[in-house]
Amino acid sequence: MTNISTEMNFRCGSVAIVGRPNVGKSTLLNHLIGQKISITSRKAQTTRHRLRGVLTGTDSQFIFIDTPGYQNKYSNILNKSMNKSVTNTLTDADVILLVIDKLSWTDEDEAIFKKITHKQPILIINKVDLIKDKQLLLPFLEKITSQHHFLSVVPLSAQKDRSFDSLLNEIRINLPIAPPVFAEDDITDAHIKFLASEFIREQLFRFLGDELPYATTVVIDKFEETPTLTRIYATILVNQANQKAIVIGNKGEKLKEIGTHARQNIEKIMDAKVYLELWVKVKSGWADSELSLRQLGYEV
Ligand SMILES: Nc1nc2c(ncn2[C@@H]2O[C@H](COP(=O)(O)OP(=O)(O)OP(=O)(O)O)[C@@H](O)[C@H]2O)c(=O)[nH]1
Ligand SMILES: [Mg+2]
Repeated sequence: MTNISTEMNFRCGSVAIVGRPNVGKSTLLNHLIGQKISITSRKAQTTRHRLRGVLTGTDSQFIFIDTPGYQNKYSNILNKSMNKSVTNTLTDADVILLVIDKLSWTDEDEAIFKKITHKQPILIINKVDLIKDKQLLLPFLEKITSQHHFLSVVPLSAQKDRSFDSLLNEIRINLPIAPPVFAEDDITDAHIKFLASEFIREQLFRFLGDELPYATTVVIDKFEETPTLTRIYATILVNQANQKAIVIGNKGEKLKEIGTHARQNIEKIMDAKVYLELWVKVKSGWADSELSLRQLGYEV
């Protein structure tokens, strides 16, 4: 039973995870909550929607919000919607984690830093496992903190670290005293249908070339849960007819591979057996029309 003094000191709030594309925001979210809910890939701009992941302890509940990578290079309507979801998340967050990649501070990092106007972020120097000369860390820290104000700076490896206690303690003291919002064992409020579509999209990022993933999105057409099997029927949308053939692959091989990997991840998170059927359709200009994006569930 929770004692009353613990309850009175319970802290709960939202923790935005922001940064430029590919710095490891989604990897960090998954490892903080101890379960893969957010898709990751070695390609930039994998995440397109904000996604909440919840971690509840005896004295606190952290509501992490993974966001798309903030960038200024591309500006179709989808990219604008992705940037918008970052700025929207910043407005409401109790704590902001600004994630950077190793010891580099780029113009894009600076641009995001400047967007954070109402509070100081915690700077996360991620991928420290890839820093060969660890002696470079201290001078980098000194330089960056002399030019910018952070609540604190935490170097870590989202992928390799087994404990994030010091980061969690640092976040906790900056959360408001408030009762939990989510039930103790909730890990997200995202619907499983959304996670399924994301797990399919993740495989498009992993199995298709460098450009093609950006021309695709996924729609769940039917989702049927029975006690023994969940049947999911999904459509992969592409921009042009020639892209459809590439996604399907020779004799359907590529699509089969994408489907198998996505199904395994969906089965893991649902802890249930899944039948997944994938179709590919051409819908040109889907990423550059506000109406289609809205219909496809994007924040515009
Ligand atoms: N070596 C190493 N690789 C990492 C670490 N964290 C993330 N990565 C890798 O970096 C790549 C990008 O990770 P993501 O988590 O998808 O990055 P992101 O910031 O969410 O990217 P976007 O959603 O595109 O903005 C993936 O290949 C990860 O495996 C880390 O601590 N160490
Ligand atoms: Mg991401």
